[in-house]
Amino acid sequence: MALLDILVYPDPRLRTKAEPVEEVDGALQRLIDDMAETMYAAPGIGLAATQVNVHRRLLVMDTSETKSGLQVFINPVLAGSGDLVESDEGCLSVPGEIVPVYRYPNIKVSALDREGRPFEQDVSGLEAICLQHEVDHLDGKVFVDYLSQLKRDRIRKRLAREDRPVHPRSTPSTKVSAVS
Ligand code: GNR
Ligand code: NI
Repeated sequence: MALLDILVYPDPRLRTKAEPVEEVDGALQRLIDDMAETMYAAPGIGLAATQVNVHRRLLVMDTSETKSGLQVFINPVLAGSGDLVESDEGCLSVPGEIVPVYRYPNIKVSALDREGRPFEQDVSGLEAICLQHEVDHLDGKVFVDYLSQLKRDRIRKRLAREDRPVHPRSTPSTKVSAVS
């Protein structure tokens, strides 16, 4: 298993539209395992292949408290229903930002599992929100796209800085050297 690098906005590779997976083979299963390890290490509740610079339609998700409920969706197709709900979302590719996004509360998802077998599932709550967030990544969308240009530009400028701190508000504004 291996940890993969996660692309950070405004990296233009996050804009790539992923192509369908054509064959679920050992190489793809290794990628799935690496994506799961990367998601758990981050930590995050979901990870789309786009975020690790693999432009295939594939995502992993685990919204359980105990991190014991890995779900794999290959070539996912979503059908949303219900009145849109506002959700405050985070994204591993936009570190340090929580953004309000409107999502469907209920989703019917069709996909292939880790063994390439087709399945259908009804999901709601955080799982439904996360699935929409991940499929947006596969389509080259990032949740900052739902913000005003002003807010998006602020986030882009902060994250484009070379010495970007991951959590800017926890970084002291005065630099002091550590006492040895
Ligand atoms: O870890 C994550 N948390 C999260 C919280 C609310 C809505 C969506 C998410 S997904 C995110 C991980 C990520 O960036 N996936 O693409
Ligand atoms: Ni994300």
